[in-house]
Amino acid sequence: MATAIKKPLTAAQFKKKVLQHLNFTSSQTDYQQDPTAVLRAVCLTVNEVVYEKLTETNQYHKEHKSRSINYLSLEYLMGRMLSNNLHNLDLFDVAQKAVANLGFEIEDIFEEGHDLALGNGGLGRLAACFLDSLATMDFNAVGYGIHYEHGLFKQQFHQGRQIETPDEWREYGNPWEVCRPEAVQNIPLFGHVETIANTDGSVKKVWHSGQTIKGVPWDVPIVGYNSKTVNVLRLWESRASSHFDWEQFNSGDYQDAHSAQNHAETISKVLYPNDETDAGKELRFIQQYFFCACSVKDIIKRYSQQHGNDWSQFADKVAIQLNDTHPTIAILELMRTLIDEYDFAWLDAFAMCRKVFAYTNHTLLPEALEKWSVDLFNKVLPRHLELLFSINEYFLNEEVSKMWPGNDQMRRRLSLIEEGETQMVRMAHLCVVTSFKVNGVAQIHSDLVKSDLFPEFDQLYPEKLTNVTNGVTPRRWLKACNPELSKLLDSKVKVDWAKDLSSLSSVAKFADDEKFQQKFMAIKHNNKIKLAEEILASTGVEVSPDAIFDVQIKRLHEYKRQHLSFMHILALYRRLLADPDYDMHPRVYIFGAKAAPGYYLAKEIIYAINKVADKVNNDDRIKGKLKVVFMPNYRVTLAEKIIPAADVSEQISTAGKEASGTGNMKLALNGAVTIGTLDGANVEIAEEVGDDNIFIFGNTVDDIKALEANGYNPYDYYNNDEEIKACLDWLHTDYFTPGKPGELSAIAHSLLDGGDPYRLLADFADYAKANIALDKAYKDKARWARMAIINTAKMGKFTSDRSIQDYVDNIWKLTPMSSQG
Ligand code: Z2T
Repeated sequence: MATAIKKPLTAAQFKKKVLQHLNFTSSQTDYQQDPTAVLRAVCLTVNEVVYEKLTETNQYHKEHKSRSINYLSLEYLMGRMLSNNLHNLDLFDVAQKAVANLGFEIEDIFEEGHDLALGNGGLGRLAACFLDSLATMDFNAVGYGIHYEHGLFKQQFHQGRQIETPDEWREYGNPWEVCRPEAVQNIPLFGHVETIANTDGSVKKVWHSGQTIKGVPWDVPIVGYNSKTVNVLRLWESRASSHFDWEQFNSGDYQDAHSAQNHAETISKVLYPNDETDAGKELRFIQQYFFCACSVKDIIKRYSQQHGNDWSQFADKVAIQLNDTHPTIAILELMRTLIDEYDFAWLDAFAMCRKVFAYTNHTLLPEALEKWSVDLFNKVLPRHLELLFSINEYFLNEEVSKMWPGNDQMRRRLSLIEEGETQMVRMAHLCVVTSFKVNGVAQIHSDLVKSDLFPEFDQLYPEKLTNVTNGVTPRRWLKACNPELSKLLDSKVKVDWAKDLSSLSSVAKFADDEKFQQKFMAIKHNNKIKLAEEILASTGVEVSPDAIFDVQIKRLHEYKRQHLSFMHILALYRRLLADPDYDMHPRVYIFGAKAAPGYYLAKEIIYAINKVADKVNNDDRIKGKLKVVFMPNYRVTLAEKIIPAADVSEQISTAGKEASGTGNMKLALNGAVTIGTLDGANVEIAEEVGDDNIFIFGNTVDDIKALEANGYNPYDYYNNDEEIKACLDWLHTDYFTPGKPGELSAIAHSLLDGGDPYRLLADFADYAKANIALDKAYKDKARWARMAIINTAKMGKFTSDRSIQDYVDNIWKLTPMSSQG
């Protein structure tokens, strides 16, 4: 690549540029009082470097006609961008000095930034980590997503209950995005399909749409760490198509023109806040289609700019990864485009799709497996539905019936259409049939995808189902969020561990070194002091940094079992009330979690934790040995503050339910010790750190299956475990909700008469036992320090760079920029 060798910016030059932006870009001369203006000017300064690199990256891939990966995801949880971009461009120190020179602390400037919260949880954050790794490893990649006007709701607590308010992330503009009017797309929907007979007896289908929506792209640059690359995340915003608008406006129908505009703009208005349930809402379906159509059109346009009308290389140059089934319609849209617009024969179009698409499954939970009614499909996308039926016919006749002749049962089970009162389209089935690879996100999860979710597909398409274990970017999740620990690691590891995380394994040899232990734990202690301040500010609760910081941060979900640690907190509280000298190291339970607004029990669990926290935190009898805090508005930025301060990482899902988990990796990387079940990536974390450096408890996947085969009865545990009984009964009293008995009953009800669907009671006793072992380990300072250090040292496998390399080697088959000559 013909890059000019640039001198890195000095702090003085950086400061000069910031001042120029304050003066000439925003006319802010009173910046002394205005950290927001400084933030903006710093971002604009960084962008000067970013956009130059973006131009060079584009230039390179154009010249080399590089194969690209197109990552399609309805969600991206980017968090804040400035600190990350400064680290990745090696401008952090320079910017820090420059900003100090202007009279500000860089951390205070960061605090002015808004999270890009265009996602729910792990799936969206994974996409963000993958973009970071793709750019860092110099791969040609485009992330496609939706430019939601409102990302994930903001969470507040009113008297312990979750209140949602809209996220206004770009109310006053976002310095990290640029609009690309030259890449606008027009998206048809609704209408009907006309069949036209050709002279040769064949037919041609013409879709006459009923409406057109405009898709406007906003590009967010993705800066690689210490690499040549700046890629983009392209986010589509829906607008009323202009001609449609104007016709009505000119005819005097001003009001209607506006309502059409409102309708069009509704499509990208808000992120659906359900993490693992399919709400089945029509607008969500249109949102998915709008996103897929914009992205597929853009991918084709980019390809055509290089290859014109020659489709022969399409599958060599383009791979499309579907982040769960949310973007499945992209398959049908490509198929439709090839046949209807480029005159492909059906089989050729189908074969092309099968070479281009790959699909990642993120959950086995049945309520998350997307289904859309045939009726809705027919109304919004009549032509796509025809193609879906044609794929189903081919699949059932040419593949299912040939593999299992005369087996109607099998045809019914595998069909893309679920028959019943209303016919439903099984989106995951379409993905499996039409993708060349399907992956789960941790080994145990991928094994279960094969054995339990799609066993027939595994037989039908051997080699198609595979695993890529998730990972996290060590740039954001260690280097940027834990600067002190990063410096300590720098002093011991001579290579750039942020780019080669396995190199941290050399730190394991200091695990028993007293001096190193002291340094390591002093950093942890400092991080805990900072978090304690944050906790005081956001909850009013005072906590001691000498206590064990026990952290559970993730979406609120029954399968994740926040209520298991809640039950255990009740048990500890009871033990302390019975015996104020009960032997335990003081512990602070720190929760962070948003509940889907319509998820009743999840919200009840938040309420119960908050109510118990009120009581426990103000009870002098227990001498501060137990504290409980629920930090409001958990998000990427809060995670960056909690994770470096965690001693214990709670990963306690019912075995078989958590596909992977990625918070578990971030916490262990920052020296937290896991207490967890053999679920998701916990299994692989245990393999890496060894049994001595993790607290594994509870039923395994096989144990759970056995329990269920014998008929699971929660009352067996209630009647035979005095502590379980007392804690559940406690919830019916008004002990935590004075004057209002029964306010916390929902949890007890779900665990008993509700059948305890996530087998919490079956794991309770072993969890309590593991906690005693953990408490004992913590009291032995050297032992704990050793465990913490080993956790940090052995997380090499869980860098998202390794995940991306796995995708590249086994699925995408890309070559990085540097190796293309
Ligand atoms: C999500 O965050 C995850 C799975 C989903 O299934 C949906 C959402 Cl929004 C449809 C999570 C998994 O629960 C978690 O185990 C995994 O680590 C993460 O995706 C990334 O793969």
